[in-house]
Amino acid sequence: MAGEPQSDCLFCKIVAGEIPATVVRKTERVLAFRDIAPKAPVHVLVIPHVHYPNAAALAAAEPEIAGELLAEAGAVARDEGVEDYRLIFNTGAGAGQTVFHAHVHVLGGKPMTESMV
Ligand code: IU
Repeated sequence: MAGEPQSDCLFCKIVAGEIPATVVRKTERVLAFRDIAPKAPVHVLVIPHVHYPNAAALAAAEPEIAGELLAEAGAVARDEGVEDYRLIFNTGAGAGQTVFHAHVHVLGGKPMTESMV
């Protein structure tokens, strides 16, 4: 069923506490933890507890949780003391997505003025 935990999903295992992660925020529906391979001084992943393959699929099925994901991303930046930060949603392998459970990267703590857009 849509949103159900997937046995082969790493982030579902982190939500279940089966794989360790450095959790920085947790709500009933959303979890934020430090990326194991940080690309910036602040690099936190914010994920829904429910399983959807990417953020757009989450937003289509459960818009309230998608909104909370964004709100939590902002709260992470505030907690980490970064005023300027970048949110990244890699979507699809060709865009660099490697874990197919919806997530947003919160990156900050260094100048990130180079842009792809
Ligand atoms: P991506 O957008 O799917 O490429 O991001 C997945 C991220 O998950 C990537 O930055 C990894 O470093 C990170 N990650 C993690 O934090 N903990 C893990 O156990 C694994 C990946 I595997």
